[in-house]
Amino acid sequence: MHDIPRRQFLINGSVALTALALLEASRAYAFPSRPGEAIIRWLDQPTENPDPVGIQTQLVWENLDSWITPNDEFFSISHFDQPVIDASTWKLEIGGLVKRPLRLTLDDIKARPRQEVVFTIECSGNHGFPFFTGGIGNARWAGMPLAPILEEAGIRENGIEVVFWGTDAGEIAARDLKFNQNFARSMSVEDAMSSDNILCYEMNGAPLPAPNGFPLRLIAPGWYGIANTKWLKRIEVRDRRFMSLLMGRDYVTVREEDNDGEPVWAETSVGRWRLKSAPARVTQVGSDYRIIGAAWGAAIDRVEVKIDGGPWVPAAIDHSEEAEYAWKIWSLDWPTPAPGEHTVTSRAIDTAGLVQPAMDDPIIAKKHTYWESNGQVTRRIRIG
Ligand SMILES: Nc1nc2c(c(=O)[nH]1)N[C@H]1C(S)=C(S)[C@@H](COP(=O)(O)O)O[C@H]1N2
Ligand SMILES: [Mo]
Repeated sequence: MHDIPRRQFLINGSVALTALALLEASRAYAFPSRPGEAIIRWLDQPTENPDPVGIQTQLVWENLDSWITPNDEFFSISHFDQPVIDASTWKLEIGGLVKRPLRLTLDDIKARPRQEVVFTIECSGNHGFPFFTGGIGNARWAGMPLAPILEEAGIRENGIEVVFWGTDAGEIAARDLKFNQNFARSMSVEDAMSSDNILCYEMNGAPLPAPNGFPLRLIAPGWYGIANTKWLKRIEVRDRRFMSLLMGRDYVTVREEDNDGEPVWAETSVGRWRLKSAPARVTQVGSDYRIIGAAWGAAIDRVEVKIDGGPWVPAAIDHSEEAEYAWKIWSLDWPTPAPGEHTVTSRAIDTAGLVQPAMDDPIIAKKHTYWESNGQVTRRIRIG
């Protein structure tokens, strides 16, 4: 290898990487589909999206036919403007309470060790409104692991919080003030140092698309969407808990709890994802129907399906494509259902035995805000 000029080697290397990326993008993932099947649409469709700027794309559940969600069908949420970033001048700053502040270009970041994770990202508002039921997608994300770069910068003794600032900004109101502020979310140093977290520049083998955070975003597997700051600009270590709009005012779940008969109103910042599943589509080949869905938000042990308020029936989990932080695809054959209208409900059960709550479970019924709506999803369908 020593006689190949280094530049030539780098070029060949990047050609090989591109070829790999193309292969990845064209790879067909197994899925419980059947040749010649027809898709039956649910009767209850999401209502018209009143905010096409904030919610740009949503998953159409009936279209789910692959473990990986293609980039052009991937949901996208933005709270402020959608910044257009020139990667050639962009830099990531790492500062605050660190011993060696860093400024990294995209090339610096791509030259570092690469880590991939397949992670199903869900917006914590998903299923919180009748117009918002497709805020979820599963992608293979690649980038530089976060922990080593924080170690390189050297977090000072008194650093307890890591803030991830986006490039996008908007006018924020707090108390009697109005000010311009960038998107900001934070994590404890301990959570930020998890070896799962990556600073991500690639999605399903392609450069991170603009709506999903080009050139760089945080991918924090196992956290709701909001933790995954897009269009990253600065990572800052602080000595206090951080209470921005998106940590301490919005993205706060208000729930009535019960402490030994005493009602307690708890307000908690949206953080890690929650155990959830949903029916995705019903397919038909002749008189053979099949219900297909997804389950995520915890280590999934099994999924059960209830038709028309009947008994819970175990679904089959598709083990052909699995990853720790990715949804599991499940299916249930539904031979010769009676013509007419039916309801289909699913519930996931995790490896610790926790059951996805019913809509009338107090944990859902006594939740007064729309975030973290992980109650059981019921869909309606007409057969025949
Ligand atoms: N900078 C920035 N990061 C952001 C957001 C944003 O508006 N700005 N939206 C968050 C929310 S609410 C979600 S659900 C996810 C959505 O990621 P996606 O648009 O790639 O699907 O990004 C998160 N990261
Ligand atoms: Mo979100």
